[in-house]
Amino acid sequence: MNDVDFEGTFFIEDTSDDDFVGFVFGYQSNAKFYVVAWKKGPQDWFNKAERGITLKLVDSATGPGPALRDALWLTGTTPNQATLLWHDGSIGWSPNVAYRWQLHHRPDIGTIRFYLYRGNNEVMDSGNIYDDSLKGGRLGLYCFSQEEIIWSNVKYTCEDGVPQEMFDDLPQNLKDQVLNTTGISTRSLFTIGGMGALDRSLFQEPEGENGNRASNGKPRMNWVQKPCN
Ligand SMILES: [Ca+2]
Repeated sequence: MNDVDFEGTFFIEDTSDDDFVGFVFGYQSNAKFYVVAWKKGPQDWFNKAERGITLKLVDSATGPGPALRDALWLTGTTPNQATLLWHDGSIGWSPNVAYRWQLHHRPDIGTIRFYLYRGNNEVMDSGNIYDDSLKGGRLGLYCFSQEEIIWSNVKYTCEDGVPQEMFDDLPQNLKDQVLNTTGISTRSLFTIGGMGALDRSLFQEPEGENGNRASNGKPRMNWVQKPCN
């Protein structure tokens, strides 16, 4: 399965708009993917978009067009377009601030977890989100009606293991599945081309404008490794 950890930094220079910045993963086509999107403020347009971060499963019967556009805007589920898997409306993004995101996707146990950091502070933790619809796919960046976004230090790792915090929150049957799955534990690190020099260090942060310098919280480097044969 395509276990993946995906991380990067959002930095929005625009001070006037309040729309979406995000990324996609498990991307299989322009009609089938997961999308994480963060809206600065609530807004009624085609329908209501709330402030905060959403994770949606897009499985669109129509593909790109007005119906999918409306479904991506709505903070909710739209039949035959998109399913809302998680929403945290606690914060919107602020301009000229570097935010670090970290996503874990473990398709074999259908578990997803998202973290957001501002500087050294963890400002959001999705908790475990369970969906096994998409078993992997491409990664990418996402915006909707929002300009002047800088994504930086974007990278992914393919990690054959489950982060401790995710593991601890799994129901027993999934814990058993993790522990009973035989496989070879491997660590491989890839970087995706982005802006500026990418560092292989997992938690090296870019320097933002106005002297903002984001740095991640404590690296989550404790893993529950599957037993090796
Ligand atoms: Ca806009």
